[in-house]
Amino acid sequence: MQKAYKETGMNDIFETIKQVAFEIDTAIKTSDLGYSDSENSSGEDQLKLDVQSDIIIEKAFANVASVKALVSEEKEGVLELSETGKYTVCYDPLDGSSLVNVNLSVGSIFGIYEGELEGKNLVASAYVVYGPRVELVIATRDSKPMLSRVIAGKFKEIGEIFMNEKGKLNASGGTQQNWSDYHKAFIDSLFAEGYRLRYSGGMVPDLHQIMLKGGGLFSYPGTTDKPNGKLRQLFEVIPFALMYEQAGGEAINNKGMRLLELLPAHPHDTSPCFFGSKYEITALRKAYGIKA
Ligand code: P6P
Repeated sequence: MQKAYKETGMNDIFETIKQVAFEIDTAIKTSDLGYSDSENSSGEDQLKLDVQSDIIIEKAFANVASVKALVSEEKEGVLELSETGKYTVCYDPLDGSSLVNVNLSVGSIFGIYEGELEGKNLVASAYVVYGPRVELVIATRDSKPMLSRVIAGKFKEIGEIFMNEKGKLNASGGTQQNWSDYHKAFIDSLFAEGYRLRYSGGMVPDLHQIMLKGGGLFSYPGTTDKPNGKLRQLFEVIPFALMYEQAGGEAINNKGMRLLELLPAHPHDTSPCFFGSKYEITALRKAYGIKA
């Protein structure tokens, strides 16, 4: 019997995520979209909005008793908050932020860990999509992803998300000229089957769309310019792996390893990642010569 996420003792964390969602949505609509004079730990230029979103989240979690520490895409290491806290929250405060100034959807991603920061210790994940509507999805190890939407200024639960065995959408990330031949042949084979390209360059809306539209494949492979992929394990890849597995899909790396079993070498470690319905992930294993 699946347990609703509210019964998990992490409700103070989920309520805090709802609070910061409103604050960051307001910041997106009112702040200066210029660049700050700093870079994040992945060497990416930081928008003032990145820094502002990070501060909003850090301030909000500073008073949440169950939170032991924070890891942010916008900061180097682990920020210790409380010795009595139970969970470490790893987050990307505004993923895809460079899309804001072309008015595309962006998101915040949260991975909630208990113990060492590795895939098997992820106990829940959440993400917020800032689009035409503000939506929140929360999943735990015991619950399917639950979709909520801001209606009349409040988050209202819409329903659980589940994915079909096979989908129709193909979100193929990474610079195509740097794909391996077998990855290119695999992606082309899906298009030859009639899949439709749906890729905005924002991980949150791209993965959200595939889950809501019943399935398909999101891929960000290792490439010649980024052999270990681009997406960060702790606060991008592992949190979405829980979402996809709990929605009935699969989430693996280029060696067939479940992304929920990843062991990050450091807080900003990356991994090639594939998220999808069972049919597409099975086809990927075949294309990559991986035994199931
Ligand atoms: P590319 C945004 O910068 C991001 O981190 C993810 O949101 C997105 O999936 C990916 O990078 C896009 O990367 O190389 O396809 O532009």
